[in-house]
Amino acid sequence: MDHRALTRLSKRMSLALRHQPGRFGLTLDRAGWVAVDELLAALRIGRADLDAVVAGNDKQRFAVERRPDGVERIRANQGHSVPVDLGLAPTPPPERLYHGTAAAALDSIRATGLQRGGRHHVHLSVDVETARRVGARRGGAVVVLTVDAAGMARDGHVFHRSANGVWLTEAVPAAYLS
Ligand code: HQG
Repeated sequence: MDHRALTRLSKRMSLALRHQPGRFGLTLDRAGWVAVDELLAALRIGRADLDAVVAGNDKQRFAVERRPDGVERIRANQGHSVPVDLGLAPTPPPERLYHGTAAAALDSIRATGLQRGGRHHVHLSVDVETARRVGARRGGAVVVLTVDAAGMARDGHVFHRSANGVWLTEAVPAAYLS
């Protein structure tokens, strides 16, 4: 598969594993897992293509693991809009985290802080470069906000770190943004 085909398949897998499993006739378990064979059948793809997406993915969006009974399962590491409990332990964040967004959203963010919208969490990046890339998905001018994560943690806000290194929290009040 060339790069574009991989990206296309990655997006379909994200749709199935994060947002609309029902549309593919799939049911995720509570933690977001589905059997690899079920996903292959639902998407009508071969194992080699799935492996190529999982291994080659720029952001390590998917995790594959073998259950004790030998069945292999797959889930998205983060980004769900369907209710799942990823079972991530609360983790103390680094001093600062970053959030890239559209300049056009700034006024609204200043007023209400960062909201999780349709997803389970607000997504934060460990470095400015990654945050800039996330913000650039929106097109137009990008701003990167710095989050006083240590201050939030001190004040009782809980953070989780997804398997692919994205930091997650429920909301970021405007007072912690600069
Ligand atoms: C914005 C991708 C107005 C927020 C990325 C963002 C990430 C507000 C958008 C992951 C707001 C939500 C998540 C407020 C937040 N007023 N706008 N009060 N609060 N926003 O896509 O963080 O490629 O749900 O800034 O790389 O952009 O899918 O979140 O622009 O890791 O794996 O509302 O998705 O990962 O957009 O991206 P999203 P996001 P994948």
